[in-house]
Amino acid sequence: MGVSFSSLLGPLAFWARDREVRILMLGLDSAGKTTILYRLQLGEVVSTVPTIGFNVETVTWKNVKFQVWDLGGQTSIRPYWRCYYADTTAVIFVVDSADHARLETSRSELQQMLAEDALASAKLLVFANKQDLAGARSAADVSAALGLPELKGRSWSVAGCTATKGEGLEEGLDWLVSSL
Ligand SMILES: Nc1nc2c(ncn2[C@@H]2O[C@H](COP(=O)(O)OP(=O)(O)O)[C@@H](O)[C@H]2O)c(=O)[nH]1
Ligand SMILES: [Mg+2]
Repeated sequence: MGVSFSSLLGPLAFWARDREVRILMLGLDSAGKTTILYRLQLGEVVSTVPTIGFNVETVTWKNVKFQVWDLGGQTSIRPYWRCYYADTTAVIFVVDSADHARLETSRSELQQMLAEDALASAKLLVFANKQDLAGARSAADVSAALGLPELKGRSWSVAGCTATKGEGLEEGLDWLVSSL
């Protein structure tokens, strides 16, 4: 990989030295969220199940707290998500760029999340993941399919990546850190 993500995130830790930075990483199941979380090598990932069918992975690195869960599926568990929105600094939304069939579901899940008041000022980084797969849509295509260019008053960016190889993660995180 040739890059240490914890050193890349150094400026983030500096910015966060006297506050807590909360980052939600979200997306449909199988998009690559857990793979990215481990790729970042931030430390021990703690997995908890606060309610049935809703699994939250958490890594706290310095003052930066990453929380990850799968979107989609049962609407009955949605109210529980709100417990995790407070003071969210950034949302990292992960998409399987080769999963054309579910891009529309990704779009509606993302748009519903962005409509949450508590996420109004959160920065948005989208990872168009699985760029190594044949038929993967480009970051620009994914961005258009999710409706990112039409977002109003949101600071956002999209980065193509291949989480399994660690490719492209640095570019996305660079933007995130510099946008804070
Ligand atoms: N080809 C390919 N497979 C990936 C990539 N990222 C993740 N995967 C695979 O996709 C599957 C789901 O990944 P996971 O991180 O568990 O997704 P999550 O449900 O969003 O947490 C696993 O088999 C991963 O190895 C990628 O960039 N390219
Ligand atoms: Mg996962």
